[in-house]
Amino acid sequence: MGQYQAVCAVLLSMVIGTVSEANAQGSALLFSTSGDAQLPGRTADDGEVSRFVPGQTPHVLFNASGLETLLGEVPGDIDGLHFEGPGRPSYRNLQFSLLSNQLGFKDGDILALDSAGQIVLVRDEDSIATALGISGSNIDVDGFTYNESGELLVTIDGNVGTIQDGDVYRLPAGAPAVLVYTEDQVRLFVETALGTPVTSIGDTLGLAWDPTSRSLAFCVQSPSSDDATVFVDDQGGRAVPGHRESDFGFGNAVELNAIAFTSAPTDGYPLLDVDDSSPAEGATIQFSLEGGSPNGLFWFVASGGRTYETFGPGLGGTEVWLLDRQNALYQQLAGSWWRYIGRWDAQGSSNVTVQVPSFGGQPVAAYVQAFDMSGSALSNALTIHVN
Ligand SMILES: [Ca+2]
Ligand SMILES: [Ca+2]
Ligand SMILES: [Ca+2]
Ligand SMILES: [Ca+2]
Repeated sequence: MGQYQAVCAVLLSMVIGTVSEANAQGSALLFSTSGDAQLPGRTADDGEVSRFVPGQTPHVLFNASGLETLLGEVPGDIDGLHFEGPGRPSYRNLQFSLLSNQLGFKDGDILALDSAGQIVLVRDEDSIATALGISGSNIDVDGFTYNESGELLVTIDGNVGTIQDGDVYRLPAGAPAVLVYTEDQVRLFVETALGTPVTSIGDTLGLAWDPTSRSLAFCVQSPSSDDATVFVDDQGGRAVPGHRESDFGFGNAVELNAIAFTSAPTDGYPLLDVDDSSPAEGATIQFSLEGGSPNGLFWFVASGGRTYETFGPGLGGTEVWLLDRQNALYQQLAGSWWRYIGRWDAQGSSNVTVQVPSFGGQPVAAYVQAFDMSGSALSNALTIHVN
């Protein structure tokens, strides 16, 4: 048994009595917004992904720090989302599209992380354009999902050829795309749902498969009073209960531009951030943690090297461990692991103040992560660039 396994075995044995039974199952909405959104206590960047369950306040699930550490850069804006398979959303089952060409990929590509943590193409822009009958055209996929047969559904940004940005297309494997709904049909769903005349939806901005009604969910650019409302196509068009824009409690005018439903426990996910990600040696920095198990324990550790290991749902949260256990800093910290155990407050938050050690005057990157011992879940990793 390696040192990490030994430490984890000790930690897990300490908390085994407090690990709760599986939480009640239900669906949660994952979303990203067109502009920054004011959530209770925090602003969500348009490149971040948040989570919402009716009756609860929305909170950020995939934060900029974690995405930057995994992807190499903070996404400028995520405009398409999907989570593959049942269970908690994690980096392992995230599919996404970017608003702009970035990270070496196109805005029309559908991307995911492979088992080594590298960004890979799930479906490339060119093949989507070809299926849509506009081969060679520059398109931006701005919404996608899969139906129960596993067929890809897409909508694009901006009218291209005969394709309108409000249209929804289905892409059967190896065959031309099939029009599912015209923009005007989507408009009619919204008009029926709202019970008031809607002259234009502007653009269909997000697609998702609603597991509750087993129908297609979507969000639209207009009317602005409901551009953060999630609609479904059943019963001639209706808003998903609890998912009107006014239900989210946003502190500003918000438009959703990426949505995905996931069946997931109703618990939170540890989120790790820092007030200064590029400190000098000797500086004092403060880490903020939220979304942990109220009054429970967490373990906080760092490494000077990174790796990529994934865990199953038994170790939830982001399910990705990024700290290299062979690294000297990690071994030093793990050797006195009991010093780095903290307690979540009654809201599941905590702050950890650290004085940045000396690395001999050399710029180094340190990777930091927290393990919610009581919730058996991993936080995002974040990167500290020590100058
Ligand atoms: Ca976004
Ligand atoms: Ca896109
Ligand atoms: Ca493009
Ligand atoms: Ca669109």
